[in-house]
Amino acid sequence: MTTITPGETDCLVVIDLQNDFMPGGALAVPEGDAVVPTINRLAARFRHVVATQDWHPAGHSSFASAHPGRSPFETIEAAYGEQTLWPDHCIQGTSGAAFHDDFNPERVELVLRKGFRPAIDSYSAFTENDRSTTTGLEGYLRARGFKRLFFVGLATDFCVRWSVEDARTAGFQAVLIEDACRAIDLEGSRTAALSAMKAVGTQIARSSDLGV
Ligand code: VGL
Ligand code: ZN
Repeated sequence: MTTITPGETDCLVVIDLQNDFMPGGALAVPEGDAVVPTINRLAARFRHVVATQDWHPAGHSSFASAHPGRSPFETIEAAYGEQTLWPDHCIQGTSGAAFHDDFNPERVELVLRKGFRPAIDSYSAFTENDRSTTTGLEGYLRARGFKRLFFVGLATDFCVRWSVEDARTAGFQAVLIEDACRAIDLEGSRTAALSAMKAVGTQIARSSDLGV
């Protein structure tokens, strides 16, 4: 691929680079920490960067602990449809919810928090898991004049995938920087996520395509 030079209408979207998704964290993504230095270098090449934070109240409905007899990684039928249950993670104000210490958020222009409604999970940075409650991010990015969004972070098969798909639905161009993401990978969900993102017209790139 030819070198990509980010311009004024391009924005890097950094998904959930938080301690609980790092090795040793409550919902560890294998090699989650490996993407942090790459993302720092990528952020330095963009004129605009936004970041998301998974931000749950204690006792959130996506936690298996809120459903007696249920275990993490099982699925339940929520009022809005199927929902995977997770270990308690990214509880508002805890160190697990904080960004990884090595992530340099200096150039981040907006931190968008999601998943704070007790009864609704939000994988996507745009629309919560009921598929109708908005986070407001689409309006923000449109108002800023961004046209092409580059996605990096955790996890490829949940928050990154759902965000990328919603970005396409909202009419943004989407580029996934594959080596700057890592997956949880439940039953082949990483491969499924990559196919699904490609199927909606997402460009798959590598950090080297941006000179990183
Ligand atoms: C995520 C599961 C639950 C993610 C967040 O960031 O991909 N996954 N909450
Ligand atoms: Zn979560």
